[in-house]
Amino acid sequence: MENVLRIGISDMTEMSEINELGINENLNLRYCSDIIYTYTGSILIAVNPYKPINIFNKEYVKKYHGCNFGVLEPHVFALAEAAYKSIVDDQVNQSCVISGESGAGKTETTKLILQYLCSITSNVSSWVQQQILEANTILEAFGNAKTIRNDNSSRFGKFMQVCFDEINCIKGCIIQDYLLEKSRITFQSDGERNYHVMYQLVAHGQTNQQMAEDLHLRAPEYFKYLNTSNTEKIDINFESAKFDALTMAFTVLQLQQYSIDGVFKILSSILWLGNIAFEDIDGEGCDFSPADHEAIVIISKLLGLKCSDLQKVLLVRQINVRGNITEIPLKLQEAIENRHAMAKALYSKTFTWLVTKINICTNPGQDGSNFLGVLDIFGFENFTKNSFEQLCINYTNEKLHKFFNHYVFALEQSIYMEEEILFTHVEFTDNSQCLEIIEKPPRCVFKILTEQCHMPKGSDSAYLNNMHSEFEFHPNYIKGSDRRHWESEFGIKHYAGCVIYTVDGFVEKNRDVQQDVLFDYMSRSEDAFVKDLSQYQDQQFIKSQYCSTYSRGSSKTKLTVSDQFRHQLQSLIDVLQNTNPWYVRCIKPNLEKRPNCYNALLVLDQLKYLGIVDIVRIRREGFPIHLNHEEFIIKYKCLMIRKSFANTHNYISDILEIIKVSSSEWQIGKSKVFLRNVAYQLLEDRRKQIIYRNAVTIQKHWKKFV
Ligand code: AOV
Ligand code: MG
Repeated sequence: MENVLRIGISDMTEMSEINELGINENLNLRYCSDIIYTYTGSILIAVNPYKPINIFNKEYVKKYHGCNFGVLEPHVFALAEAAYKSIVDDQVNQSCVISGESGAGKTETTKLILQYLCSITSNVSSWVQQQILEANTILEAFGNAKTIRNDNSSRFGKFMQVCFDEINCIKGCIIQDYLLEKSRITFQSDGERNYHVMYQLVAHGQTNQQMAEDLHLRAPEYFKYLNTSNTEKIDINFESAKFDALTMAFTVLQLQQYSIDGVFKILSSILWLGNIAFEDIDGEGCDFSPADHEAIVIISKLLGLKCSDLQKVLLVRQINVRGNITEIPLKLQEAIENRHAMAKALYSKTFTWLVTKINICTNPGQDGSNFLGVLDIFGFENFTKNSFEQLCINYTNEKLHKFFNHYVFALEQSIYMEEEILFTHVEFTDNSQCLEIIEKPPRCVFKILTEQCHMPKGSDSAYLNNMHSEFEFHPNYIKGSDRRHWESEFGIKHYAGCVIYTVDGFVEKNRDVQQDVLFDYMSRSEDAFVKDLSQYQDQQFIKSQYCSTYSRGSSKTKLTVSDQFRHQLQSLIDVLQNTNPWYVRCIKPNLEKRPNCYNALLVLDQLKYLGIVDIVRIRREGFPIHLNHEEFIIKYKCLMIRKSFANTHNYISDILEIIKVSSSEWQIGKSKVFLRNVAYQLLEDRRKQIIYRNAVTIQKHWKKFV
């Protein structure tokens, strides 16, 4: 098949014996020769090399462009090419679903797919392509951070729909973001960092005195929000260069200068908010410490607010009792928490504002054509301490795993049965039960949490008690273990392993109280950007025919965070279900983020929970391409001289006889024709030859007449 020297087996459906050990050895062998990609039929397996590999340059783009899937060595470009080709040939929307645990390489894969698509379609309007690529620079600066699992970990999910026009050139892109992790703004665990942009900004301030003065920036060590964990000292030059790249991206995305300045002012004000210390007054209220006054003045300036207004939002809570506003002083702990909440609200509003701005800039317009969606979600996480964020992240991964299982196993095999073709059933590990405990009403992990959030005195401990009594005997639930503190923990048996969650903060994080008073003051700010931002409604942008309607819900609907997220994810799945999906399964070779290090045990674990043996089996024994009888005949009738037929079944098998491929490569069902890749490729090649020949003949005739 390939004229390249084979190292290991490039398509694992061709292995003589299918078992975990053999698959693992094959991946290992290839990895040792820097071959990171392997196929399982049309599913791409990518092992993270943790080092630059020279297979992504222009030469490779050229090599893969126009080439059929499976002809060359496995590559993410081949997958992107195949998906693009399906749009061109079949005019059907496509999606690339990329999965794998944290640090496995999903975000890098996403960028490579986008880079490829932009390169092969770049002759016409390179500006849009540039904007799509630069959008990633902005999103990564604001949405990625160092965690112990990954130095560039995505702390939000994204679905990027690249839209094509009638002549299959890129005409725009729509980005849907999912659930940015807010807690990171104010707190980072050991060895982790705040969002990249914070360090980039402060580092740049160190090299640009004017900017430091304008934005009141100080050295990185000065800001508490940048120093809640023990991370290494920041590299000023590196971060500052990243800052230049960020401002460049802002320009490409056509952000106006006042907005760019405004965004940085917000970031600086967040850092200063973190530095306010507060002092207790008799346990009844609190005030600023003398050292805080500088911070208050600076934040007021940055946000264009009156000092007195800012002080009010920081020290008192306003309660509306039947139209009368009463002010209640905040106690020390409440003031501290309230200030964190302000910082988080400012950051997340800025993030969604940015996504909207990017979408406005890359808006493909309303007239419908096709899209290729690339899904890059946060990978499965299991830390020593896991919170609400990890539950949402792992829930997302469960949902995608089910989507994958459904398409690759369940749906596929039920179609074979319905169509009565010959096939040996392949078992797979179903994760439906785990999903049900998390999301299925009336009683599930999220519903019980929302119940607490709607109670005035709802608490984490009451939540946990309800969970323990509800799910005590559920096979996917763990009611703590002796070793652990099960009065504050519960566990879930996920498809990718057991995760113990600590309930501290669940109720508050899920409630996500809005900072209405702060934004109200900000709406009267002297700063034009701050004013815009405060009035900006957190609504989903562009509801074109490209995507189904997503709803974030306004503050008035009182949907909890998990409610909104559940709806968002369901909309995503609905969109994916209407596309032709392609899968990339990313594998993490070691925990140390090291090149040339393949920890076979760690990979084995991933192969197990991905159900890789079953995937290889079904891809080997199954028929991934299905066409309705009519569809098949319309497409491939051109191969036959005889155009009329009495018996559909016979006519189809006559067409298939022409390509002289073994009859094990296809089957004819009651209403569909089932093909393996070999048969499909031969049919397509033959069809294209005929179309080309006919076109040449027509041209010749035409020339005779003119
Ligand atoms: P993730 O997206 O799957 O994790 P990334 O795509 O961020 O993981 O990859 C983690 C790191 O691995 C990158 O920063 C690179 O250093 C390295 N890496 C990944 N793919 C490649 C590649 N093809 N070539 C070279 N290096 C690579 V997370 O977002 O944490 O779930 O949430
Ligand atoms: Mg990522």
